[in-house]
Amino acid sequence: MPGLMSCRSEMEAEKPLKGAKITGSLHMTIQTAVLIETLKSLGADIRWCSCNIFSTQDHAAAAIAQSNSASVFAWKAETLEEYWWCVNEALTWYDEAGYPNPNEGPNLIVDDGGDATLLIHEGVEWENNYEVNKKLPNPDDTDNLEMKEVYRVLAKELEKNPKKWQTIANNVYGVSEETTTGVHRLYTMAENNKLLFPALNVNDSVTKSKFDNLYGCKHSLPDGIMRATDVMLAGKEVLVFGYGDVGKGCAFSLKAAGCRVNIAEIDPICALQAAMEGLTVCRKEDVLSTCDIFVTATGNKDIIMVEDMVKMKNNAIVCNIGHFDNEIDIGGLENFPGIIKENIKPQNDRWIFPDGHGVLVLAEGRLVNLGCATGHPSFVMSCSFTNQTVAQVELWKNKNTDKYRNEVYVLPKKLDEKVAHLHLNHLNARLTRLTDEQALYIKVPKDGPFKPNHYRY
Ligand code: NAD
Ligand code: RBV
Repeated sequence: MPGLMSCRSEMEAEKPLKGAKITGSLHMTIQTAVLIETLKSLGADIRWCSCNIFSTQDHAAAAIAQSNSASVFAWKAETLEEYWWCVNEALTWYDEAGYPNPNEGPNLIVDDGGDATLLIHEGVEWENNYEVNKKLPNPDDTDNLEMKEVYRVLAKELEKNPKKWQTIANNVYGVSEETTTGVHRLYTMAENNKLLFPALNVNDSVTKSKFDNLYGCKHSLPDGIMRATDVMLAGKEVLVFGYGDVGKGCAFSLKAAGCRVNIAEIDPICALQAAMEGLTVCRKEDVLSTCDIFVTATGNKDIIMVEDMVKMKNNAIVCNIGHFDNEIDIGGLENFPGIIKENIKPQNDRWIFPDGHGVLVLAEGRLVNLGCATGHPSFVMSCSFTNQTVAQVELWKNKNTDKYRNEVYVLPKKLDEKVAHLHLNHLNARLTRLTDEQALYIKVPKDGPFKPNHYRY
């Protein structure tokens, strides 16, 4: 991970994160372990949990715990109750006497999908209500299985310390968010004046979304499908929902593997891009009964419903690579009269309908690349996590300035270009230098930034 190694050699001596207490909520993989070690080498104290019940690589979590790089609360195949217990533990810091004390930390958050940020914000809202009406959150008040667990955690914590989340929100100098879905949540909170601390949008660094989301998924989607099923991809007909950065990566690798690729899109620009790449743009109802593999990559909800799976052919493979588990209607499958769930192996279930045909659902509708394989490889995560490291240093450096308000910011293009630069040598790539005359002619500084902010890559 050349970007992270050069962050270390550049900043290790200076320890720019000295005093920072970082809580991270991001897949506990070997790549994340190197991010944690990097933040530690820059001076931070760290508590960590995963942001997905299936994505932890237990050997990575164990190595981080054993080396005292961080306190880590994550293991592969958590229940939802365990998952939210882990998020709460990662956010709960202790004083020297061993008591939980929100004044101790965290003061920075690394988030992926926004669950750590959500727990803090929900916590503050419930504490404010509690002050007025002494009402505790009640899991029976929501049908959402995740929110039931959030309410359970918040009710317990409110009884222990009714100021916990307000203290944390006051102490946090900012969050750096990893993924598209988490960033959407942050912009919504900022628009509604609900965001309680500044947020750096790591996803929209070009060296993140145009690399990790695209090339990362290009690698790890087929890896997940093949490890889960051993299916021959060549010749299969597939439908990819969403042709954004993730959908593009998925479609490219499936096409390269010999699949016949269909795309479902709502956005005419993305749909036209797909068509110009030679892919078929269609609606799901056009190909439900002919496709062998279905991949959701929209970040939206209710993409493949149980009524759709009823119409699929026997042993169609259904999986999701967007962040959350709401693209595929798992609840609908569970409640379908007469359905039988046959577990083929961990993270691969065959749901058999009463007519005898079945569909193979991978990772229970959660991220297939992290649930059934090991997520993106190190080189591309080095780009993403160099942005994360730079973002954490930036937030900590500015903790006593008014540079960042409670809004969402992207890192400057110069830093984005630097992240790319750090990875070029590793690929034996030699960059061309502008002459003085050329720089003057196209009005670009010789050392960058090389593009205006509106350039789209
Ligand atoms: P994006 O916004 O670039 O792409 C999503 C696309 O889905 C858009 O083009 C949108 O028009 C389309 N879409 C929305 N609703 C749709 C619907 N009902 N039917 C068809 N298309 C629809 O976002 P992205 O960066 O590609 O990310 C997509 C999801 O993947 C997000 O949830 C993100 O957090 C997640 N993600 C996962 C990984 C991973 O490793 N698994 C990596 C990066 C991002
Ligand atoms: N992702 N992490 C890994 N190997 O640690 N693989 C993918 C890894 C991240 C990726 O950055 C994406 O935005 C996020 O997972 C979705 O949760």
